[in-house]
Amino acid sequence: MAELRGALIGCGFFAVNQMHAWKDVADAGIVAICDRDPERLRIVGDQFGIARRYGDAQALFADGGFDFVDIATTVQSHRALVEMAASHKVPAICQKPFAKTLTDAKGMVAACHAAGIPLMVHENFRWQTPIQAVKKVLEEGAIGTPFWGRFSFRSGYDVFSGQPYLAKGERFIVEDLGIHTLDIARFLFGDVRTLTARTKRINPQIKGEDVATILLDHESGATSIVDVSYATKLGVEPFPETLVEIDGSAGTIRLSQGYRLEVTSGDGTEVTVVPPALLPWASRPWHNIQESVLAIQQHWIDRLKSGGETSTSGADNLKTFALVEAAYQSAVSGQVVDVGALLR
Ligand code: NAD
Ligand code: 89V
Repeated sequence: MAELRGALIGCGFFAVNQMHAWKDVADAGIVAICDRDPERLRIVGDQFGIARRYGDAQALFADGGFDFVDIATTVQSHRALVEMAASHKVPAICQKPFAKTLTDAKGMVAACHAAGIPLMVHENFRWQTPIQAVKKVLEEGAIGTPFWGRFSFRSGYDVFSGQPYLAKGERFIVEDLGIHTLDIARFLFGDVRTLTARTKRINPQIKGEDVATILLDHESGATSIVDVSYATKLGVEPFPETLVEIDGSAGTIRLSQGYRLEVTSGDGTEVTVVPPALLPWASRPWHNIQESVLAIQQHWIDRLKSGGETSTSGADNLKTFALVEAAYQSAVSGQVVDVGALLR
């Protein structure tokens, strides 16, 4: 079949990974790019050989000639660009964090629904090879019914040199990174009824919080902890690994540093290593994230062709985004937050 033609808006730090991945995705290619910064437009256009370049998204949509748009800008522009895609009836991928507020995110889902176009949030962490391996063990039933979990990302990695805006926002770790970890908790344990959170800022050079501990009561009855930190200095830096501990009625799962997966069940204990592939364009330590970018973009194309809903559709991601909002509310109030009430 003919390739699906994409346009990418936002040619910054992370978009380079998305552009590399689009070259590897079967049945798709990027035919136009857009950035309001002419230097970023030139760098990415020249690197990936894209002739159609736009400094303004309105002009890009007015010219058309593409089957989907990949929005890789930072959060401030997400609502306007997704609604622009909806008004032109162009299926859209939107980077995380989906929106500035849950109200905006609900508006974006409603706009795409009304336009009859698919909307996927680029929430790629659940697509990482080690996380998919944990999901497979759960689905096979080896550890019975999970009743407790811990989803942990603790690092001292300097994310601010590549993404300087992360040091400047009122909100940092829950909105930027915890959003991924909360999505992994939902992916593995299902939706969340109530949430309690505590946050801290340890690094005095940044504005937002860089440590968060979040307690989740899942609808299944399971309890989990999501803990994230960019203030944790370890002997061997684990960035960007999410570590997982799960206790079930018939066994346990431990995903530990170095992509070591230990599964204990009625059959004994089995240890395997589930590392991500190092794609030709990838570089350590980002290769775990980079591989998941290719996986989610291939999933988008497969679903565009088949017509099914994506794993991280806008509607699905509202439930992850609500956890971010709930975490900030709980950190301020000290109270337990009813997540369902935020979504109603
Ligand atoms: P960045 O600032 O490096 O790049 C954003 C680019 O978008 C800039 O070049 C900017 O000029 C352009 N831009 C902004 N608004 C625009 C508009 N209205 N029209 C045209 N161009 C516009 O940011 P980044 O670090 O690449 O992050 C981009 C997004 O990717 C963020 O939302 C971030 O959270 C997300 N991100 C996701 C992952 C992941 O693993 N999923 C990793 C890193 C970053
Ligand atoms: O995935 C992200 O959103 C990145 C990072 C892993 C550095 O937090 O911002």
